[in-house]
Amino acid sequence: MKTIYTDTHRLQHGNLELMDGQLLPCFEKPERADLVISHVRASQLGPVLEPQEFGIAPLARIHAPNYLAFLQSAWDAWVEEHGSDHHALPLNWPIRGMRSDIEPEAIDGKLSYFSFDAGTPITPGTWQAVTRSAYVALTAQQWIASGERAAFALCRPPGHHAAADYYGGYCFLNNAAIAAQAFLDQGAARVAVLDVDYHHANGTQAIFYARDDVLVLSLHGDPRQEFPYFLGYADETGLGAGEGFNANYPLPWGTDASTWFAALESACERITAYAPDALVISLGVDTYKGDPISQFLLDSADYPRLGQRLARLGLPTLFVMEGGYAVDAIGVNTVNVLTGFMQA
Ligand code: FKS
Ligand code: ZN
Repeated sequence: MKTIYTDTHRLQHGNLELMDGQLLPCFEKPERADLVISHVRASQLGPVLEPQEFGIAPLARIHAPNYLAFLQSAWDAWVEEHGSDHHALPLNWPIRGMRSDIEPEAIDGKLSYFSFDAGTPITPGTWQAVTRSAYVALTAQQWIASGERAAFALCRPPGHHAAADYYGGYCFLNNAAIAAQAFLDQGAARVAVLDVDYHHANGTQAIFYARDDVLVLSLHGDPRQEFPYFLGYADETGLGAGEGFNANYPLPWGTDASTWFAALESACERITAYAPDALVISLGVDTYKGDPISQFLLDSADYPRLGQRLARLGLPTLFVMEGGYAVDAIGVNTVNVLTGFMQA
């Protein structure tokens, strides 16, 4: 299996995120992707290739023009207002009854308008890093479109919390959604996106919620207990033409492998019934029992089994990297999924 990767991810290197009442060093840091790529290189998985350039068009198939314009200019606008000593974080959001339909002019207002948390700093290299991360997904998608059974897009920053016009949860551009749309634009009739990251795929869900050409499925920490809190319930099944094409599997803190794999089995049955032309896996390994910000109990030996089950779906499969924070283990666990897939 080919891996697509670029060092450009290192340009997203935030200093601080707001967490547990403190400004803490960012959990979403360059070492994550560095560890995964070094495990890929040490394994027999296959070649590592650089992404191609795609310009703005495939990003604009998913994201709103004013949002892309904001992301591209946010750092410069921040520096003009606040200088370059600190990375840009938002401060307040429009809660019930406040206006959320007018983009403010001031950069602090814009940051709040386009975000949903204070864990996702905008830095000098954010735009460069996030566009390259999307190009990693698009390059891997092209390999599959040209006949590869599977490919691994080692994206960083991750993408699944980003919607058409907002960022948060360390995500700015929805790499998996951009790749799914590319399959459709190249002639696929149906694509399934299965998100196995510990956190709900709120951005991917929101993007495709009213559509029947993308089935979105997500296994995740129950939003009653877990970030992003305000989406990811089981009764969110789609809207209008999209009714029946969204499936959530919220699972409680402490979920172990047997419960998690039972939910995976249900999701896999839904995918088989949908009969998509391609499958996108939003691959987070923060389901690991040692993950510092998550509460599931999967072990390293469970990840090959995940890859094997996905292989049995028999579909062209694009793996897109999302989360995973037990930095030592994420390389092993990620490669375990991919080698499990290859060996099946
Ligand atoms: C818990 C604080 C949670 C934000 C967690 C973001 C998770 C991001 C992710 C992604 F794949 F996008 F990277 N803070 N007390 O893992 O879903
Ligand atoms: Zn996650």
